[in-house]
Parts: sequence; C-alpha cells; structure tokens
Amino acid sequence: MAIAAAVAIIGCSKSNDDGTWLLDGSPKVNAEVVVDETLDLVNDGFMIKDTPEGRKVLARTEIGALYGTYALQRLERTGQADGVLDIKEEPSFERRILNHWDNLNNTIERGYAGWSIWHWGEPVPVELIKEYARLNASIGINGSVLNNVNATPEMLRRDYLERVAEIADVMRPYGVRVYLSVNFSSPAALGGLPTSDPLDPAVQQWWRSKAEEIYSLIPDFGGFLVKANSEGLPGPQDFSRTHADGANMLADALEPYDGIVMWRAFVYAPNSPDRANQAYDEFMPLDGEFRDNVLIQIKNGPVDFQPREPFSPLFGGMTKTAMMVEFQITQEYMGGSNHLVYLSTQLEECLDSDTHCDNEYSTVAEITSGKAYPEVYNTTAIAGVANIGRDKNWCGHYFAQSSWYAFGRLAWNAELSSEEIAREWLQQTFSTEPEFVEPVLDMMMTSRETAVDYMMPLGLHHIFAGEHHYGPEPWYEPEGARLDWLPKYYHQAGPDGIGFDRTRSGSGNVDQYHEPLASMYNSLETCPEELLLWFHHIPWDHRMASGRTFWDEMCHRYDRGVKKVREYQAVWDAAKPYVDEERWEAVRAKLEIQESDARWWRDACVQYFGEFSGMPVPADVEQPERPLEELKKIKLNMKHHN
Ligand code: GCV
Repeated sequence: MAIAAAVAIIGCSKSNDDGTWLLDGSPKVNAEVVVDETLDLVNDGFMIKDTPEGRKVLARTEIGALYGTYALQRLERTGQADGVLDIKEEPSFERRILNHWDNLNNTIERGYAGWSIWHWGEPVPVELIKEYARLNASIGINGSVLNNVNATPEMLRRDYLERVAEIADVMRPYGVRVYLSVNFSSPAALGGLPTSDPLDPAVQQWWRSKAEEIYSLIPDFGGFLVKANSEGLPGPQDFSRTHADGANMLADALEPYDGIVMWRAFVYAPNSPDRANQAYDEFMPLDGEFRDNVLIQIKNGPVDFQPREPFSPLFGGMTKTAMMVEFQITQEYMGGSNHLVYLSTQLEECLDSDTHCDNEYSTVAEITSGKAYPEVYNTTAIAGVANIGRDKNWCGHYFAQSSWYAFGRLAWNAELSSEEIAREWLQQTFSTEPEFVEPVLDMMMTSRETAVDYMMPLGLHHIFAGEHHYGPEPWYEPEGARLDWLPKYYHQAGPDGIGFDRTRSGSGNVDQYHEPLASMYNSLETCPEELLLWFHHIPWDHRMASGRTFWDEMCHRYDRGVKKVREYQAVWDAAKPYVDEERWEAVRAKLEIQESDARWWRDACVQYFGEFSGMPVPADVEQPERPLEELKKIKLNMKHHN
C-alpha cells in the first residue's frame, strides 16, 4: 500500500467560491521518510530525528510514516522545526474514532453543517472522502463510524455494505478504518428471523454470517457500535437478557476477524428518580462479564453532553471491563454551528479528571488508555461525535474545525494542553502573527466557560428547548411529556431554591464517586461552585464565595457570559487585518448571532428563575431587554426527537 501522498492539515482548509476545497497539495517537509518494521515503536508511532545524514521521519508502519510527516509539517508551519529534532510519539489510544450520526437519507442527527458527506444513494464522492480522510490522518484519527447510533437495520443490507466497502477503499490509504452502528433487532427486522434474542442460536448464526459477509467485502472493518435499550432502541433487555449477553454475542461474531464491539452505556429508563445514576447502576453489576473485544463506550458525563457535567462515575467504577470515552464534537448543546465554542478545554477537563480509583493511574485518560488495568484492555479507544457535513468549511463555523482538530490531537496525545492545540491550530489556519494569535487564543480558551455562563452557569443542566436543544426553555412542559425530558426535572426550581439534590439526602449520586470526591461533592461547603446545582438544591439566598447571594451570583454569571461574547466581537474586529475577507466576515456574522443568543439565554433564564426567587435582577447587571412572555413565544423550526 502506498502512503497517501498529499498532506493537508485541517487548519489549512479553505473554501473557494464554488464550494470546492483548496487543500494544500503535497508534503513540503524536508526529510527522508523511512519505514522499518524492526523499529521500537508501538502501533503507528513515529520518530523525527536529526541524524548526521540529515533529518529523518522513522516509523514501523506506512501510516506511522504518514503521521510523522504530518507532524513534521506541523512543526515547520508553526515555527518549531528549526532546532535539532529528536521526537518520538506513540498514540495514547489505539483507536481514535469519529462517530457520524448520519442517516441513510443523508440527514445528520444533531448535525449543523449540511448533509452527510457519504452521499448515500448517490455516486461515491471520492475526492471529498479523500479530503476528509486526509484531514483525519493529519491529526491521527484512524476510524469512522459511518452511520447514526440510532441505526436502521437497512445499514447491513448487501447494497449498503458494498457502498461502505467503496468508502473504506478510499479511506484506507490514509489509515482510516470504517466501523458501523448496528440495530440490535437486525436479525428479525432485516433477516426475517422470528426473534433477535442474543441467546438464540439462529440469531447468533445470523450475526456470524453477517460478520463473514462484511469482512469478505472489507477485510479491515473495525467493528460495531451499538446503542441498545436506550431511547426506544431495541436491545437484549427486550428478551430479558443483559447488556453483556447482547454485547458478547456480537463480539463472538466479530472475534475471528479481530473486530470489536463498542457498546454504549447511554441508558436511562423513563421516570427514574435520577437519570444520572442509571448507567452506573446498570453496568457496574456487569463489570467483568464482557468479552475481551468489547469496550463500553461512555459519554464524558453521566447525563448527556451538557455544557458542564462532572465525569461519569463509571470511569472510576469498572476495573474489569475495557471502557472508552465518547465526546460530542457536534455542538448539540452548545449553540450548533452558530456559537464559537472551542471544546478542547471540555475534553481535557474530563480526560484529566482524577477518579480516585484505587490505582496509581487514576485519571479518566489513564484508565481508558489502558495504563491502570493493562490486562483488561485488549485494545484502547476514544470517540467523538463528528461535527462534519457537506458545508464548504466542513463544520458550519470556521472555529468548529478547531474542536475536530483538538479531538484528534488529544486522542493522539491525551497529555497535550488545549492551549498548545489552539495555538498550533490558529497558526496553521489563519496567521502566525502574535498580534493575531494571542488575543484569539484567549478567546478560544475562555469560550467554553463563556458558553456555560450564558447558558447554564453553576451546574445548571438540560434546560434547553424541548424541540431543538439550541435555545433556552426552562419552562418547557408539554402535556404528557416524559418527566426526564423536561427541564424542571433537572433544575428543580421553586421558591425554596434551585438545583438537583444528588447528595446523600437526595438521589445519592455522590456515592457513585470514590472518596474524597463523594464527600467533597456531598458537602455544600466543599462542592466546587461550577457543579453546585448539579449536586445540590441551593436556597436562593445561599452565600457564595464572592459574598453575593446565590441568586445575585447566578445573574452575574449570565451577564458575564453575554459581556464576554461582546469582548470576542471586539477581538475579532481587531483580527481583521490577519484574516481573508470571506472567513473574517463569516466568523463576524456568527459572533453577532452568538451575542444575540447569549442575551436570549440570559434574559429568559434570569426572568424565569426570578419568578421563583422572587428577587430582582441586581442593579449592577444589564437588565433584560425583552419580557419573558415574548421570549416564551420563540419557536425555532429545528425539529428532531427529544
Ligand atoms: C443519537 C441525545 C441526543 C440524541 C442522541 C442521543 C444518543 O439524547 O439528543 O439525538 O441520539 O443523545 O447519544 O444516543
């Protein structure tokens, strides 16, 4: 297999007027590339060395050589290649995977950048997919789940599999393997069997034959991603079997081909007293019961990709089962492709979280990269829900590319800092001028906290509009709705205060964490302020570290968020000389929307919650512009389920 010749870096992508991409063509690195299978390198690692014979990129595999070439190019472009280089890099996670929530009709669930790049039902867009694969290779991403976890059984139909094989052929030279999401009732729905019971021999045989068929078409097929018994999707529990029964049956079918099963822990039953408790409650009893080629794919937080959540307690809990983190790069809960939110700091916060499990290696990154329990991890993986579509700039917002980029970089090296990732992205994308880089870097680095402030400060969560998860609707309560899909389930606002009591006198969720976290979260005195309403129900007049009452503090945070977006607008205005007109104007226009949305959030939330607190918006913050009744009438046309 030839190494893919062209080198491009996500940051260098730039659209022209007819919607095609001007990608930087060939590698401009000045080095000899050597592939040597005897080198002491893990996986697709590489070395960059200055030797008496000149600069060399050394790798054990061709893909490793490709990664090394991209890495050198990055160093050159960011002005870091001038000294003597002696670099060795090996990936933190073996499988670095994008999850596309793309449907076979080319829509994308929670996608904000246009239709699916796979162009289902149309000729395979070879050049587009090559570019996509090349961008991924430039940051080390080596897997794509092509279809939505809300998977239709049709995905496994022969004609679609042939199509998947064509896509796999295009991506293979760039080291990107394909995976598929599967629907658990495929044997019945697609295969015509009377059941999809995982313990039924005919069902097991159906999956074995399907695996054989897939591997005959795609010899390096990665494996299955499964959402089962979650949000109405079928699963083993429909047959009174466990998640382990279901996952293991699929794992056995894939095992002869080294395929893996990524079994999601995103499960929650309607009307449970605390949704945050459920994944842990369901999966902990199954710890150790999964096959070696199963990984439990767990969202970073226990509920659902909220602007801020604590890490999922499962990461510290399971010691006999391989786990992987799932992040959401698409901004379902952070302004779609309209808001500038650099997600790297959120990813880093989770990866660096110390679970305090009983092991020398206890952070989420250390556990899921297999350091803590190496005997349990046959392979390691990390996933990000893609924010990619057919839009000219791939992600709908030029800065949303930075989150895709950061996911890849952190998946490759979980120890990188968000700041160095942002800096290199800016330098490659826009300009290396410090007058540009430093203020824009600061904007990126604070952007997630800013979004938390103007949407859900101090541990608030899931108070989104029921229909679209874009704007605020803390009052949303249609008749007959499922309780845990209502904002009030999460904010619990009343005259006595606000917040979800997950302490020992509430849902007890704190005890899913190891000490000292459990007691720290449990106590109002020691719970970090940014998670206060996640763990506590707080009286409105509770005194905060700032000396303000809780109510005043909350209003200040909302207002701070709005003001910060205005600062970003000024930063971007000053950045004009360094950015081409098209991209500058596109980002400017999006910041204008973001500022208006931030006001919408602030004004809706302070007025709505003010009805419970009975307290006025403090005089030293900007007063709401539009009355609550007017804001309640806003209905966006962005339909999708829950
Ligand atoms: C793909 C949330 C989203 C759903 C998504 C689900 C999941 O509930 O709103 O769109 O479904 O998470 O991760 O499975």
